[in-house]
Amino acid sequence: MPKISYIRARQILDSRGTPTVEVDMALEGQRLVRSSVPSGASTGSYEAVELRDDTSDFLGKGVSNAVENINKIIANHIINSEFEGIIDFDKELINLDSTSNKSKLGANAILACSLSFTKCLAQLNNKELFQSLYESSEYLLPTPLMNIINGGAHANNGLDIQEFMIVPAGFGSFNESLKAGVEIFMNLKKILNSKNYSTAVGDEGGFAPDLKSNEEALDLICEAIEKAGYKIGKDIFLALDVAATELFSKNKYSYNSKKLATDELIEVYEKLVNEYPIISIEDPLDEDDWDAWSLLTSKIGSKVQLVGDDLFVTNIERLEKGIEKKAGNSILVKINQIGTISETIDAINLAKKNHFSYIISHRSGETEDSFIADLAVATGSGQIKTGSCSRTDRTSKYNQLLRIEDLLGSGSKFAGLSTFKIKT
Ligand code: 2PG
Ligand code: MG
Repeated sequence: MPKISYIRARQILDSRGTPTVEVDMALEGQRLVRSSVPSGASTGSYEAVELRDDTSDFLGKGVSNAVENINKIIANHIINSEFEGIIDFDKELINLDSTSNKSKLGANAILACSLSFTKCLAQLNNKELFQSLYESSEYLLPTPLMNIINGGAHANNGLDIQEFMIVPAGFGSFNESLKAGVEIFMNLKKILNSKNYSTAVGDEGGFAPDLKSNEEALDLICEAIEKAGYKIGKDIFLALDVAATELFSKNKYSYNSKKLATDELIEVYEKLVNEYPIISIEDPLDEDDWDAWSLLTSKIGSKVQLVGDDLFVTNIERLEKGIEKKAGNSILVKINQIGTISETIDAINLAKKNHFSYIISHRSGETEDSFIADLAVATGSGQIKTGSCSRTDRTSKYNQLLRIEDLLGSGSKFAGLSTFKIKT
């Protein structure tokens, strides 16, 4: 294996204009690769630490310390070193950091290096990134969970649910599924316009109209699906990310301007699942409300995917606890919640082993790096959450999936509903 011959980090901007870390890296005799890291707005308390400068520059959001940690500490440590593979490389950085939450060097610094090393390996092996991550004779193209109405921490409207997603699952290929999603998005724009609602978009490229209730958002989406000529509950299903940790205070959840107790919110979910073709609900409850998660899972877990995002934070210890407590049946996988690619894969393997589904996900602050598209294909997740179908930070991932589908031809299969593990 050639040694690492070059590494250089710099501060760039993410899709919200917030600074983030970019890393260029090369192995001896090889070309340079480049990676950058995403960043969340509704972050879970148990995520690995994103190192921010906390100075007056960029309202405290600069990442010059994380950049310096790479250019000085990490570079000194890895330049001219040889690593067997990504596990070996990541271990070295985890040990160098020596904290349990990557707070010394910063998960943003470590992840940028881990991503770039993965890309170096692909180049060295002369393979596409997804093929280098996992060799297979048939790959699964993921079903997109497209966030076409943005609320919560991603928009300044009154909607408390953060993400209203369409799931175009009833199609034979990824490109047909994406096409349906785009057509629904276009029709939704027309409908919002006709009702004098704003069609400005939120952080993930979905519309962010100031609607009266969460149910109104669902009704408008259903109207758009029909207007686009698709069948609700056959071609297109719905998914939510409630991001309930953000709504939880003093043992109550905010919902449609009311304060609900946990059991009242659970009743709301039972009703929603009966009234709409909702097949996935992410973070329906607070990140520490384990018992309520177990209760909800026992009530509706056989007909709807219950996804832990803030609950599991791509961390095997938290996922293990969830498996044991039967809290949720699915994990959202975000590379920057844990901070290395090998630990991300560990979380996926644990989910697989325990029949949890796993969704590869973006962050609300993204860059042009489309790594997660390759990761979704390589890991056979069958599901990807990467926002709506507008704004390059979101479409760059869909476009990479279109390229992969084109490249694979008959060597790929579209996931559809196959990985949802629920009775529809
Ligand atoms: C989420 C994500 C991505 P953020 O809650 O699932 O959609 O948002 O990156 O702001 O945590
Ligand atoms: Mg979430």
